[in-house]
Order: sequence, then C-alpha cells, then structure tokens
Amino acid sequence: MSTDTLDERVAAAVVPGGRTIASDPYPWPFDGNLKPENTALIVIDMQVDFCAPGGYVDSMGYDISLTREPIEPIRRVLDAMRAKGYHIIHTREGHRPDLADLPANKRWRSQRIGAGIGDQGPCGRILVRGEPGWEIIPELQPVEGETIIDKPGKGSFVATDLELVLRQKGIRNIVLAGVTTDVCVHTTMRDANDLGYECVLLSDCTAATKRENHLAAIDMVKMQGGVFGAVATSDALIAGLV
Ligand code: C5J
Repeated sequence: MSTDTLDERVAAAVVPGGRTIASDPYPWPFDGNLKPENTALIVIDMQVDFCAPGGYVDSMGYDISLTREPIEPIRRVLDAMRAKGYHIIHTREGHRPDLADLPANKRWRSQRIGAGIGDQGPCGRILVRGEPGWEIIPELQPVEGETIIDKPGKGSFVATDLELVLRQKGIRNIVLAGVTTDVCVHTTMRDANDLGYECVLLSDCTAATKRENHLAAIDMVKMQGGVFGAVATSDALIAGLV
C-alpha cells in the first residue's frame, strides 16, 4: 500500500491558515478546518436521571456531585457556541413506556443494582421517555432550533437518526460533553471516530460515576496519537472558537 497517497490526502486536508484549539495529544481539529457550519457540540444525557437527586444514578447509590460537576462548564460552552452559530445537539437515554426497546439483560442488570429501568422511582419510571427523570436538567435546557436525539442505548448512533442529521447539516467535527465519560460519551466518541468524524472530548464538561473511570476514559482517548480524537478543556475550546 502506498503511504504517499494517504500522506497527500492528509496534507491536502490541511486548511491554509486554519484554526485549531489547544488540545492533547494534538491541536484539534487535525487539519485546522474549524468552522461553525461544520462543527457540532453534542451534549450527552444531561438528564435528571443522571445528574439530579432521585434519578437513576442517585438510585444506584453513586455520587451525583460528580455528574453535576460539568453543568457550569457545559453552560459556558453552550453560551459561547450558541453565540457563534455552531450546531448544538442534545441526547437523552431512555426507553419506550412499553419497554419494547429495552433489552432483557439491560433491565436485569439495572434491577440487580436496585434501580430497575422501567420501575417507579422518585423521579417517575426510571429511564422511560416522558417521565420527569428522563428530562434534560433545567440548567441545560435545549433552545429552539437545537436537535434532540433520543437513544435507547449507550451510544448515540445505534437506533437513532444522528448520522443522518450530521450528514444533512454538513457536520464533520464533533465536540463531546455530558455524562458519563466512560459509558455514553465514550461509546458515542468511538462510533463517531470510526465513522470518520473528527472528535474532541472536553475534560471538564464530562464526568463519570467514579472519578478514576473519568480519568481513565480521558487517557484512553489520547493513546496512539489520539486513537479516538483529542481532549481539551472548555476554556481552551472557548478561546479557540472561530
Ligand atoms: C450510563 C450514560 N452510564 N449516559 N449512561 O448508563 O452514560
């Protein structure tokens, strides 16, 4: 296989005078092709069930102060990207009220840890569409014109129209925020990367149910020259926005 062809393709992709943001392990995006038209922020699953008292994460006995930490940084990134006309997409994990899209093993595992998906909890039926726990938290409500993707799984591409939406809007760069870093954010980033999207994960705009898992998930992205993309802080992203 000729590597020249690949090198030429990479060189040709670099935009003269392009813009990048300070990120690790390389300045993102790789080719400097950063524009509001071709870039989306995806805010993953900032729902009551993941970030508020009485929700799914709280019912499992995890510390929601961890999943609440990214709220303020995400709010600042939303403000900055909205002001500059970037695409904004929100996702919600949840199942149909009849649970027809809930795999038996997912339900069984959640029941084992005391937070059965579909069961009644303090915020309504856990991870069920239309219930109070499934709503996006008040601090990060979508505004008119922003896309909301409802997903039954951990990744945002399986059983959703996310890829179709990204293609229609001409998006090729994805900024990832939300929870949890090691589960839904990572699954989405890995799938997006495999589909050819250029991804950056915002380290302070993401969180896991265990701090070590958050840090490990960030480390994984940076291996192999940026195996899934790059990692930046919200301040670096905001400073570098075109
Ligand atoms: C999980 C998610 N952790 N949004 N969901 O079950 O990451």
